[in-house]
Amino acid sequence: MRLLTSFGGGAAAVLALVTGGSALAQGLEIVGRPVDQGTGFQPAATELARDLQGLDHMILIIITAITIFVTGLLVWVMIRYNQRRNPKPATFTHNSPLEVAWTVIPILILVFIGAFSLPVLFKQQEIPVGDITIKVTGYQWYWGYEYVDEGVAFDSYMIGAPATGGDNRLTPEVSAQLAEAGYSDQDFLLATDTAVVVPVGKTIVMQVTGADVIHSWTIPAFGVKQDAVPGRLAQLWFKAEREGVYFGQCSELCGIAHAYMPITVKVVSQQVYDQWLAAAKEGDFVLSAADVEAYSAVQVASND
Ligand SMILES: [Cu+2]
Repeated sequence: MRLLTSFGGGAAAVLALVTGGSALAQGLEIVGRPVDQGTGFQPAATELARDLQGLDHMILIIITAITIFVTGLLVWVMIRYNQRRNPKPATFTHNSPLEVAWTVIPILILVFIGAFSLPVLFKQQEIPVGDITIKVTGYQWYWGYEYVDEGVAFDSYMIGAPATGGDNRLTPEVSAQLAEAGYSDQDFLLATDTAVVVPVGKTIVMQVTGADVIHSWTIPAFGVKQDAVPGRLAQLWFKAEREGVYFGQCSELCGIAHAYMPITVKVVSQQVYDQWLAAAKEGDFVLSAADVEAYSAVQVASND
């Protein structure tokens, strides 16, 4: 079913190739964010997302060809075989070769599509051994994260949500909070106070569950989405190939503040991650722009 949902975006995907912003306010480029009026995919930051977008483009070509073919047939029949041009209708009722053809050809087309779509589906659903395992729990209305092997756990609220002193509206105070965290007003409804921090090029396994109702955790640029169902522990995995900030939003209607529980993932170098993790173990979960700069500088110094 997840593959089917990608078909819808396909028509739009060829019209506009969306690229992320390039703000460096985080000390990191904001790569994966929705764009005003955008209709295509966010830049693919994982193999999964690349596969998924490639599949979408391939199927878009196939369905476009089929649509043109069927429309052409209809127009031809309407013109050539209307009552005026064809006063004496044919009386035959069967055409075996034609009936075999219109049964076999669609089967071949479906098998061809399946040969490409199933491997993508299996790659998403077969969870590899992760370098890092993070349990994510959906709450009404925020996300809780737990780095299960590290003893690090924190909650993540939208900047401007009641828990951060706002009321889910972009007020001057919220604008100031966003700026302080290195975001712009454009990132309102996406930016969170704390973010999932992961190292680039490492396999991350997310264990996804819900605490109250069903939520859904997604990062479009990673090509992942998983329902967070209370009482169940589902898994997804990704391996981000590009450092940067990525946004997602809860994707299962979960109550009145469903629109106000976004997801922020920061993909950083291993050095920055290691130092962030050390700080997080001390209770400092926020990776600020200054931190990214400072932690990166340590790497440069150690390389000299
Ligand atoms: Cu929700």
